[in-house]
Amino acid sequence: MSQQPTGGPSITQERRLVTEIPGPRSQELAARKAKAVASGVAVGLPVQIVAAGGGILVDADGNQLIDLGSGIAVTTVGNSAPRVVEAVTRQVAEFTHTCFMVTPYEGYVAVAEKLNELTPGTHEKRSALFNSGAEAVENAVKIARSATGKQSVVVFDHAYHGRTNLTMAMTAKNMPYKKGFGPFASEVYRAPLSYPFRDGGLDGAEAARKAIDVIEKQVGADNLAAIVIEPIQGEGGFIVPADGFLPALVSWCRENNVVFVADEVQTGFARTGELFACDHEGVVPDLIVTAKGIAGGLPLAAVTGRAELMDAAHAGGLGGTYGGNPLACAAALAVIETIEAEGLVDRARTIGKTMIERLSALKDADPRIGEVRGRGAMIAVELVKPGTDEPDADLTKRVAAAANAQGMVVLTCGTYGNVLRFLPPLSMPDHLLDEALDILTQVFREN
Ligand code: PLZ
Repeated sequence: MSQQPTGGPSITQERRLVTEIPGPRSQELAARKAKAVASGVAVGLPVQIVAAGGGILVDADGNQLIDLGSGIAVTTVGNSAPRVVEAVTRQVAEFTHTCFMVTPYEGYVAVAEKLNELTPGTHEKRSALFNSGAEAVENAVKIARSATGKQSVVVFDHAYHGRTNLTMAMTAKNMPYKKGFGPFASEVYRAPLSYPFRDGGLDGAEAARKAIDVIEKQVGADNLAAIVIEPIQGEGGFIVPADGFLPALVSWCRENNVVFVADEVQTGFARTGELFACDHEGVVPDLIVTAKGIAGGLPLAAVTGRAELMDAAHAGGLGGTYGGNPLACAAALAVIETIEAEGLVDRARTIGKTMIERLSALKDADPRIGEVRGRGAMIAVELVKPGTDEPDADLTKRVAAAANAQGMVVLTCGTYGNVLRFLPPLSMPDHLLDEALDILTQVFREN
């Protein structure tokens, strides 16, 4: 099976290793990188990518790798997806930028309309567009503060919200995100999360009661502008909270004039087998933050929410030079069209079913796999010392490195560095997904 994106490269959908990984050309680039790029910008797998599409990344040495990362949940519709290529190519020839705040254009408004229509809830909504997930999270906080006249923000254990100053404060993990970069923004408080594998299996209501108790005792609803939460945590370890946890938090927010913000930067746009992860439990956030998968790799992010909240900030209070850039908006409209035309929400569910089945079988045979979890095409395994819940970060590194050497891009995550996560593009053909799972089975056997 091969994919031929319009105007893009034609890539056979097969894994192919012609050199060691990384090969000589990739190593040359790594040497140049070491001299030219700040070493704070680290690389997971130093292969030089020259083309990508379907479920394959092609490197400069002619190797073809199976992509189980999607550039961290970004190329959900696939790399160089035909509609995206066509829309962006057309737009780049028409005009590249005016700045929406100076002289507007249709794409921005059309993306806002689509977001208002597609995000959870039928209430009247507004959207504002930004460049990155972190920037959009910051703006959600600005909007919540402006709308409530309150200042505090509650986030959760294991949370990841970005690398800017406010979002570093909101992100839980010190290394590598925060070490040496403080002082951090004030008025950010952390509550316990529902983490069924590690909280003794509290049900959703119990876990929410624990979190709310911390919030009431340590912050106070009168001070609290917003609760910000990833409905399934991404960097924190693909943690799916127990059923009922999110709805209980939403109810508490409604009763206490607190804005409930869903950070769907990683979970959004079909990734989890619903258009948004909130949809699995019928959760309707007051504000929803989207990015990553929204625009197939072009930088775009958004805050969408209740009109009365979104309109609370004064005119001119929200914006930025590039937010809702015409190319990114053209891409986003093409992404949404692709998700609908190709039935990608269903595709994510099918991929999830295959991965859960295969990985559960692997878990049954290997006591080092503590849990298989996730939804849709956002699945992970948490690795532990057999018979305990002690995290095994070394094994996680070894397995990821062995998978890389076999021509597979896999990512790790988790507060304890012991989670292997799988985020295949939804354009991944079945045979490649099966092959990836075969390789993983073999890698676990050998490591
Ligand atoms: N919120 C839930 O997952 C980005 C970070 C990679 P930006 N996650 C990948 C890294 O190491 O920097 C993310 C997220 C959630 C916010 C963000 C931030 O999005 O587009 O990276 O700013």
